[in-house]
Amino acid sequence: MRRVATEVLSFRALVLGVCLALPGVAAVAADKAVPPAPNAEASAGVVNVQDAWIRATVKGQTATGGFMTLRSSQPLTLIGFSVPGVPAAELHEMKMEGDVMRMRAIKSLPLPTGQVVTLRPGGHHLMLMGLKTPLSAGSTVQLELKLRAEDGRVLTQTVAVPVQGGAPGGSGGMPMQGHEHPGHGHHH
Ligand SMILES: [Cu+2]
Repeated sequence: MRRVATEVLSFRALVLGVCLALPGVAAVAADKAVPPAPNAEASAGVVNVQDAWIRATVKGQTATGGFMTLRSSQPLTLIGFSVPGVPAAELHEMKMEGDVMRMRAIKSLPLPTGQVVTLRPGGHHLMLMGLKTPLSAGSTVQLELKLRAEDGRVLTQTVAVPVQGGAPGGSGGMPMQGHEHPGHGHHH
């Protein structure tokens, strides 16, 4: 458990460090605090969701990532998500700035019809923040995706997402590579 705790701490440090270091993040976050659209309607699986998982957290850890593969049957834009009991949720992207990988909030992510859009460690991801209690491996959360249709209607789709310690199917030993190695490349 010693190793895991160390990784978690470095991840947490990065979240705090990177997010706070980016002047744009606070503004973007405040900007997207749009009240839920009263006419939001539940969509019956308009988006095919595969391989969804949220990385488990330990006591004291306040942020973690969510990942999934999305394929929409109509042109939609992912504009946010929510998880019961999680105070803050943002769409994030990872981007190389110079030779440093950083993450920042984005307002939306297009889901073109039939196109596979992957949220993954080191790429676009769902960011769960302000956690007051740990998300335990083995539990499941009801994550609600907020989707905007071309005509402006807001749809929601609820996905049951398992909380896990690592990537499903053991694909790669460093599921949070981007997060865990913020300085990677910095000291080459
Ligand atoms: Cu993030």
